Amino acid sequence: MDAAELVARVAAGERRALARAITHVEADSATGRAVLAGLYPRTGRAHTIGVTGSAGVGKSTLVAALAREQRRRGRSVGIVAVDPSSPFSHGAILGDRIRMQDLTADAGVFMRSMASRGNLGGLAETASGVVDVFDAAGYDAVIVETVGAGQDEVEVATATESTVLVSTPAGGDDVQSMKAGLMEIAQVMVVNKADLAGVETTVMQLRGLLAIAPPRGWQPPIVKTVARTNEGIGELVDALDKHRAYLRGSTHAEVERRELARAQIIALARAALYREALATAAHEGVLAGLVEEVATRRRDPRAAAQALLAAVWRHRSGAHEA
Ligand SMILES: Nc1nc2c(ncn2[C@@H]2O[C@H](COP(=O)(O)OP(=O)(O)OP(=O)(O)O)[C@@H](O)[C@H]2O)c(=O)[nH]1
Ligand SMILES: [Mg+2]
Repeated sequence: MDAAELVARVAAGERRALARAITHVEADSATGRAVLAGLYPRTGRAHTIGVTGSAGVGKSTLVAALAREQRRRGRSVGIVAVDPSSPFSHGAILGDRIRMQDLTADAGVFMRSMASRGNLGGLAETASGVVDVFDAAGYDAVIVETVGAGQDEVEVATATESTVLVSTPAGGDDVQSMKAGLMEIAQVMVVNKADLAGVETTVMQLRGLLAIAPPRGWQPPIVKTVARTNEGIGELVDALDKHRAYLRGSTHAEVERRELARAQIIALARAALYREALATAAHEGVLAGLVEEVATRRRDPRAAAQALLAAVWRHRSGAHEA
């Protein structure tokens, strides 16, 4: 199936074409890129939602509950789970599958897991591509789960318009150690596992952090949930719907939409640059030479980084001429 046919079939909502298109996007193949370019004009209708937070805070349980609530409201749902491949969540995907069994049997739900392992620099690129495919395929809501651990995950958040940052009363210092970058990109704060002791303390800590954050047009609400029993999930979807209405409605939101677009472009450019630099380094053995020079102090690391970039540009112009 060529790119044009895939585009037409995805747009028509064919599940098999959707799966195939996503595989191409993940592989970053020429077909994948052509499909994304062809589908992009059809995007912008879905409500794209990111769910992020530390390992084990209940993101997958929350995503499943969120998806069920969206279904109750008559909306179709695409789910992208980025496998954190952390030692904590070994086998998490299997657990997620079992937890989401009822959802995978539902024709209004399409779930896809993505491995982050070995996906050097490409996580943000792949996630935003997969979100676009779901959007163009006509899914009303697209939910992306990622572990908010590193820069990669912060950048994945630029793929979605509403980001939910999940924390819990368990672990105590969870909120304190939260990455500042994540606070800034979150539009809805969830305190999950609200059945555990210490919820109010966590809520107060979050309030404190939000109070010292720079003011913005949208004030992130704090929602308490017990994902395991669906408590607070209706309120969470209400809060997300409100944020979506805000983004689509107000004039101030025009500015925020541009900020998101800007962050997305920069994240994608950074990822592409990173990927190309590594590919070039591996392909031409450039890195090995530079490593040797820096390790033996014959060249300083900044000059080595510049040399690596120069090799990337050479490689690129060579590729264009070819
Ligand atoms: N007490 C309590 N436990 C919960 C709640 N939500 C989820 N859990 C439990 O927390 C554990 C982790 O849940 P997951 O949904 O896998 O968490 P996650 O954040 O997706 O984990 P990773 O993907 O591995 O980072 C599981 O044992 C869940 O049953 C809740 O509201 N209350
Ligand atoms: Mg999970």
